[in-house]
Amino acid sequence: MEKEKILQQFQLKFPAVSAEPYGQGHINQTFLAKTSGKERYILQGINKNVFPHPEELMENIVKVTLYLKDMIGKNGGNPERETLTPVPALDGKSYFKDEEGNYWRVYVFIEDAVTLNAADQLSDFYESGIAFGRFQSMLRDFPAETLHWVIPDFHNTAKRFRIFEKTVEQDICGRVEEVKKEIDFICQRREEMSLLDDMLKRGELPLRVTHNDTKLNNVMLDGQSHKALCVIDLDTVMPGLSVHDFGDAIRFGANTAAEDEQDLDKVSLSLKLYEAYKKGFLEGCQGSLTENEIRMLPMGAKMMTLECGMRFLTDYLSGDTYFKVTREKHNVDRCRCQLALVADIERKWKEI
Ligand code: ADP
Ligand code: GN1
Ligand code: MG
Repeated sequence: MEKEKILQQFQLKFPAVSAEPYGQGHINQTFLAKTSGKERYILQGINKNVFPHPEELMENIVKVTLYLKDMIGKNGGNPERETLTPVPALDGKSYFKDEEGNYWRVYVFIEDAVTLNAADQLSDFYESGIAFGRFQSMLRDFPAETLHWVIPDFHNTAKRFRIFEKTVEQDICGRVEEVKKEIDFICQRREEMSLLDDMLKRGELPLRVTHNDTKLNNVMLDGQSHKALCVIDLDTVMPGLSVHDFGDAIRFGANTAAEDEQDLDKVSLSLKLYEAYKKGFLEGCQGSLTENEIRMLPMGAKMMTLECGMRFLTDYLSGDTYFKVTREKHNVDRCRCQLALVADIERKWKEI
């Protein structure tokens, strides 16, 4: 269905005149929609392969953004800019289902803001830490049991390892031989994979409402001041571990190279970026993290990097069906980059 037609199904202030592909996300189809007025919107096609229950996902997002708007207002902030604003469809629903069964949603476009794929300066990364920390602390009293588990076991690393093992065993695309080294690297670290989850089960880490996808390009900074503005990409907001939110941000943002860098000599953990993010995250959390959580932050970084490397490799072995790819062996490049980062985190373990 034409994007302009889809946009007609939403309560926009002015009719849409164009919709162009936008952003760097690996999962959804994102478009920037311009209208005949000054208002712009983000149109997104929800990836049904990744999110089998888009209605539930949208229910979560509506609940969480309403709650955040209330908190932001109470804290003297601007609820229009500091969290996402879903635009209802003509029938009042938070999504539109087209005749092919695809689900679409629209958000108000947040103007005068930037999303970065790499921190231009230390302070950008520090500010993104503030944004994700604040996000977590604002949701401290949110009733977690009212959220749907959009992707169960999303950051259950041990479970993801079992899926990985099975995928290697089945080798449906005949790709195992060329990535033996990477498979060995992952298998050598299997013991650690249940460590954080075991702490959760023993009550040593609290279950919180977390974002679960804390990449730098899932946060918006103010376009002028580059101060923390708004956390976006709320698809995976679910009960989870704070150390995972910390860790995933480090995986992406404290790497001195891009997530899919092919020259592994460029890959390393920047201790400066690590410290800057940690400072921002802890400040944003406003003292809400427990001693155990703070102690396990480095493990969160290592596990999220290892898990993500394993997920990229699983996807490669399954025929690249989950993450968007734009070149051959893209997922292998991404995997190798994550594993090189794990190795560097291990080298710098004492420092962090
Ligand atoms: P994905 O799930 O595919 O990663 P995102 O929700 O992160 O999709 O959106 C992709 C990109 O679109 C973001 O990185 C950001 O640059 C931009 N974006 C998303 N929502 C908004 C918004 N409300 N206002 C402005 N830009 C946005
Ligand atoms: C995906 O949607 P996006 O691009 O922000 C993925 C994350 C991965 C990330 C790797 C729902 O995030 O879990 O860490 O790619 N999101 C989902 O870049 O699987
Ligand atoms: Mg995103």
